[in-house]
Amino acid sequence: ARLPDENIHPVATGRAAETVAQHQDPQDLVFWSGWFCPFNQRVWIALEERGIPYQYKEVNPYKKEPQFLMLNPKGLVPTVEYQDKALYESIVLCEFLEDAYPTYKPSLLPSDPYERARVRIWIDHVTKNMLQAWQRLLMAQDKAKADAARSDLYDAQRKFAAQVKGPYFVGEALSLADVMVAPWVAREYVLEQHRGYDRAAAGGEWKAYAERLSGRESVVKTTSEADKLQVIYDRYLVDEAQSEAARAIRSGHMMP
Ligand code: GSH
Repeated sequence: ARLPDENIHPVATGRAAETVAQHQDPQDLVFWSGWFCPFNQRVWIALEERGIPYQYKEVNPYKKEPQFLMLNPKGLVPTVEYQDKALYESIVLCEFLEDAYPTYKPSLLPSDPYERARVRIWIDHVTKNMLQAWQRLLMAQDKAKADAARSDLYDAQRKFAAQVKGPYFVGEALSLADVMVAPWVAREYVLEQHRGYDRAAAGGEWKAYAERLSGRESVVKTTSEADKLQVIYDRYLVDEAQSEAARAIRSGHMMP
């Protein structure tokens, strides 16, 4: 392998493998997916929540195969091919699904313009604050760095939780704000086991919200076996991962 990152388990496992098996037939929408990727899981959750027909195709983005780079010049999952045209970036893709499949209910954006904008403001907070702190904590190699990242993460989570109307971000209905957060919530156990993270330290509101979100069926059915994921996280924990995200955080930049 060119990079050790290429040696990831090749396919989805557990509940996610069952979901993959149900989405093999050709469709207008091809979902180029990396089973392990949290950005990827956002799109997968949106597809499942809304019952949009899709064909699942597994891709290992670390191989940077020319055919995949033709679809996405960044060579990242998630990537989608819709009627033979390619699109990428998880947030853009989730918004695209809203636009391209308006009759598939439930919509994951509220109808009120103010509420739609509020969802987008807090998605921006997730991108710029929550996920950066999450990744810094994951990759932290000394106590001072871990403490700083953990405290930033709690702060970002507490601010987000204060905006959650309950049970979900906009109220009863799941929205894209929840979808953007869910894959990292479902991976918090990695930080718990290795980085002294404690959900309750982000507040009771965050803890209850995180438990609700990680138990959601669309999250569970797009999640692979923990031991397969652990192999990948082990490389981040010792700071040897060579993904775009790992290199960005290592050099003090935002994840791509
Ligand atoms: N901003 C992108 C999105 O939101 O879709 C990030 C996607 C991303 O970083 N995907 C990772 C990837 O494809 C896997 S989790 N990495 C390949 C690489 O870093 O070479």
